[in-house]
Amino acid sequence: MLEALQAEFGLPGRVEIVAGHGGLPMVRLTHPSGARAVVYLHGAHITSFVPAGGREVFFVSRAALFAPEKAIRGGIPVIFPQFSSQGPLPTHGFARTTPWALVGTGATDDRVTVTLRLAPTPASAALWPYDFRADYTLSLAAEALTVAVQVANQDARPFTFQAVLHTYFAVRDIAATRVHGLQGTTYLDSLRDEARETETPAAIAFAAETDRIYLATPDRLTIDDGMRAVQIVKSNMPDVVVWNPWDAKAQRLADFGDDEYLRMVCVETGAITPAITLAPGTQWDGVTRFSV
Ligand code: TA6
Repeated sequence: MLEALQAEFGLPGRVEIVAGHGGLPMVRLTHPSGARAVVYLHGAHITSFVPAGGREVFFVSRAALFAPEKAIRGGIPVIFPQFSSQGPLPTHGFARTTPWALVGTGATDDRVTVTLRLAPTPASAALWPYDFRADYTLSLAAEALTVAVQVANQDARPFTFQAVLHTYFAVRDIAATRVHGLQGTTYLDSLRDEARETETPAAIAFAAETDRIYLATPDRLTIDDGMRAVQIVKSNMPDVVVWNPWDAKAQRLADFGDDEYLRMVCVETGAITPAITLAPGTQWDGVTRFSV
């Protein structure tokens, strides 16, 4: 299969389809500047973005499992059509544990792109009986990776979904890490029965397990670990989840090192509350751009 995908979609020196961890097919993107990115067909899971002359932006656990039925612990899990346990589906939905199809690649002097597609499978249809199509496009530039999600309703009925890029960022030290851009917004505290609070400090700091859903947020955020600032610019993704498991929960996660909470933070962008309802024949588009 890899040879056929490489023959159809490979672009010499720009796009390669190879066997990744666990033998899972992965697409390696290389920009003329030297910037690199990796996405697995499994779950359309991005596991790496290294800007030109820079260091890895995303965190992947050393204990991450690369297996068909498991979500990869790190990078960007694609959460669709359900966030967390906010419905009857498996936690965080089925998109992150389903193989996506490679449908397109491209390369110009300043962009290398790949598009993956998820359509209903017998397993997904048994859980969520709607005719949907989800397209996921990565666009790699020298200093930025842009991720676009498009969900189309090809059914005769409306359907309602949530969509989140559950992004794990690598940080030098969680104690020195701040998230800027959410001051004054309302959040639901997932650790206190979704208690509704207002973010008052200028920046979010971390000293314990943190799990919050920020609503109707500004489109520009910054994650600064004291050595590097990662910029997030998003559109049509109103909600932001900020999560660090801290020590006790880290120990309960089998695919996460006990000490790894010290070197990661999740800042997730998407549409959670309210969920999105799509009429037949319409589509939803959400975009997030990561840059340093
Ligand atoms: O997005 C935050 C969250 O919902 C946390 O509550 C935590 O459960 C995290 O996602 C990871 O979920 P997972 O199912 O990947 O272990």
